[in-house]
Amino acid sequence: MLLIRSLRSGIRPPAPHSAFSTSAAVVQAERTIREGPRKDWSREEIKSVYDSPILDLLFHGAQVHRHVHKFREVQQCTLLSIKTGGCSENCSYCPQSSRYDTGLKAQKMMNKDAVLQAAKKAKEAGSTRFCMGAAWRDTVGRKTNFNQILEYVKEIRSMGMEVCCTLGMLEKQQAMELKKAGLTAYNHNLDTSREYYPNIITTRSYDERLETLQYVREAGISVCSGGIIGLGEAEEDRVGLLHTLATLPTHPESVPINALVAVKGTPLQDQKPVEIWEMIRMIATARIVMPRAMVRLSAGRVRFSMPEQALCFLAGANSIFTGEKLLTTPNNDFDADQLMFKILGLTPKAPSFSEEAKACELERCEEAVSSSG
Ligand code: SAM
Ligand code: DTB
Ligand code: SF4
Repeated sequence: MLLIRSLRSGIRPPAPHSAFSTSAAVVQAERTIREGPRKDWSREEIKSVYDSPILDLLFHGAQVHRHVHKFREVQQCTLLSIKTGGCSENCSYCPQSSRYDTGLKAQKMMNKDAVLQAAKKAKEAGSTRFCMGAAWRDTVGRKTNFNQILEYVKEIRSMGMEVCCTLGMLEKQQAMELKKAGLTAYNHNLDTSREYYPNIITTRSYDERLETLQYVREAGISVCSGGIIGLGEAEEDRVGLLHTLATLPTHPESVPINALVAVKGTPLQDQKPVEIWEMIRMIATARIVMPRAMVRLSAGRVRFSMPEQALCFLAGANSIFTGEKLLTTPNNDFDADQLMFKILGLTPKAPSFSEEAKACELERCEEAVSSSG
């Protein structure tokens, strides 16, 4: 009876662990601390970490987090939708798809002044990474807009901010051009497991997404890739998503974990809201299996209280989106976030250009070698 009731309410019954048994979270977190990041995770290993008793998982996510990162530092990123709505794709969660009536009006791409003004405002509010999003399937055939975006990237980078874009699928050449313009990171989410993916999107494939990630990686841009929970997927699919990310040839530098923002008019409008425990489970597992990644507590944060968010930071989240809006939906209030940083003793993470500095050094070095020889 208890079992049936807990399954119906979405709360899992206690796992059959004795109070003293060793959970997979302990074993794998200790191994991660001892041996560093691994890319040979089996799906079963990740599942057993994910299924560990929640407090164990939280505690060991925190252990790994403290071992690898300055645990009080939280990165603040700001999103700007530079091209909103009217998208050809059928992503069932997305208010920007032209296939759903969400009341969102399609807009043209924002001009340079408006974009730079938003970046300046974000910087003044303490944000160190500026992420520009466009409601496109891909950037093919959008040469004028793409060249404009290269300009925006250069300008924002010269303001001393990290710059990220999420423009849909890229071709190899475009990834290289973005790199040359100074792009820090490219966001392209896998969203869910390979198996569940066709229930959510049918207009582009999982392999196409992986190909874009490969081009981004090859161009030397940081990879930002994660997913969404609350799409109606099973826990096995959440594990599947983390398994794909954690077994990529190189782990993504950032892993956004989004809780579905159920928007009226989308096919997923009536999904049950994600519970904080599901978020913590996902964050702590991501932290243990991809220890060096920035794990971002992303969309859906607005529904979580400060103590709930504190548990996410404890579990291993070290990045958030700040600013009043995500792309099209509301985000947390600026003053509430300021207060949260103060109360929780969090410190904003400074922008990091070390990889770029290394790359420039290498370039200079190569130039010196070729001119001397
Ligand atoms: N059009 C590009 C693409 O799909 O790659 C970039 C923008 S798209 C809005 C970026 C990501 O936002 C999606 O991959 C998805 O993970 C997330 N997202 C979109 N709508 C969401 C929602 N309602 N709730 C949570 N995450 C959402
Ligand atoms: C990511 O993983 N989450 C952000 C960002 N990458 C682009 C987007 C969240 C969008 C939420 C719905 C909206 O505001 O339109
Ligand atoms: Fe278009 Fe991106 Fe939304 Fe999919 S997630 S409908 S590709 S804007």
